[in-house]
Amino acid sequence: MRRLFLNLGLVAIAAGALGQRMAPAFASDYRLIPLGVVPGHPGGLGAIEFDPNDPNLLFLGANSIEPNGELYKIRVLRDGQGRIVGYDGRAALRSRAPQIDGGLCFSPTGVLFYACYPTNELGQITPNSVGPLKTARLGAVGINSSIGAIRFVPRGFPGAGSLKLASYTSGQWYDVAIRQDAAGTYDVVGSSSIEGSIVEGGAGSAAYVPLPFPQFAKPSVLVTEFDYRSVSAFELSDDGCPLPQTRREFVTGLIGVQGATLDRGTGDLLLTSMLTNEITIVRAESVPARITGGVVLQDYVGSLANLPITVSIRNRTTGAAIQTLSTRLNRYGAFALDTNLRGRYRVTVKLSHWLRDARDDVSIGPGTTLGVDFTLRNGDANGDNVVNVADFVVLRNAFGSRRGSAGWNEMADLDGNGSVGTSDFLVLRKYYGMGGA
Ligand SMILES: [Ca+2]
Ligand SMILES: [Ca+2]
Repeated sequence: MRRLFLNLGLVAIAAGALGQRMAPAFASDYRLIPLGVVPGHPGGLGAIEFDPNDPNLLFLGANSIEPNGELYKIRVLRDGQGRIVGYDGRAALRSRAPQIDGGLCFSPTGVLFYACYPTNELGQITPNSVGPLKTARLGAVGINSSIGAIRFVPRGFPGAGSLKLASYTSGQWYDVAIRQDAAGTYDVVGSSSIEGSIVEGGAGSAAYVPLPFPQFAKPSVLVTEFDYRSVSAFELSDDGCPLPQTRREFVTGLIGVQGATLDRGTGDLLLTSMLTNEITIVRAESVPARITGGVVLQDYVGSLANLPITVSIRNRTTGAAIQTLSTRLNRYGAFALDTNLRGRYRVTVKLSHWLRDARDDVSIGPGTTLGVDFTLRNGDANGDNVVNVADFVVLRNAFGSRRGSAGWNEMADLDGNGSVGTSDFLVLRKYYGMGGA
């Protein structure tokens, strides 16, 4: 199955056109940022990992899962806030790495471990080697053919320090016992399969999620799922393995997704595609929720276009304004506003000489909150949210004026017909004594 996909890898595919996106539950808190094809890379991009001693140096698998597999390196460029914005130069060969797959990580002593697929081996590259110094056969210690993801559990997580490995084919996760030899490489001396920790979908790589991360309340690991074209989040068992029943899709539509690693400084997740040879960044960044709605302005014949509207998002219990936003209506009385607030709120709107109106329970969440509509009562010529004698005085002072003439007051033209006259007093009378929300 996977081989068939790979043959398609020769076809140039634009990832953006294929619909990669954050899963809905994460869409308001994360953005996908395409970093593009890696310049100078020969293709078959899979594994990805940062140099533990140089945060701007990336190691990348090439010709993945082929006998001529290789390890490339490339530097990244960052902006003033430390966020990766592009590649610095071209990728260069670092080492041979036959059969290299998605799993790639450094041991605590700086040996680079990589997964070999479908040969089910653990390759090891040392800081100065230009090829694998040692290749450990994993079938000999009871690991199902063939290996996919491999990762040391970072400090601060359940099972910290242990080496985890997942079979790409069966989805089984293992604890792997290693012992350093005289040359500084490692012998794989045993493994234990973790009962119940079987993650389907083709685990190419795994990255432990640093907390706090939006939408992650518990220690979790993100796993690339090549066959599902997704990355999913799993909460961790006490020994640091994914709990399959907690699976939440994180990113979807990722054709050829294979490698994954975290940028330590920013928390960005970097993903590779074996089929497009592109790197995509997943960045925790609050994406505004959009509130759209409309108003019906009673007893008004004027144009709605560009009338200023004030929208307040308030505590549902106390009514206290948490965020007050201003915009203008379109000619149909519709408005749209963006907010970073999430939750259930009381939302109020106020326009010049209309009384404030409220919607008591508006749920603001990922995406767009639609149809927050209001019908507004007229007559508040001084804008204090009640219709009373003070508004009568405002009308009387402008009585007989027209737009552009002496004494004109837009606020007194309650019906919007361009003059202040009897028709406005009739509007005032209709709402006299009323107050807004
Ligand atoms: Ca008033
Ligand atoms: Ca009027």
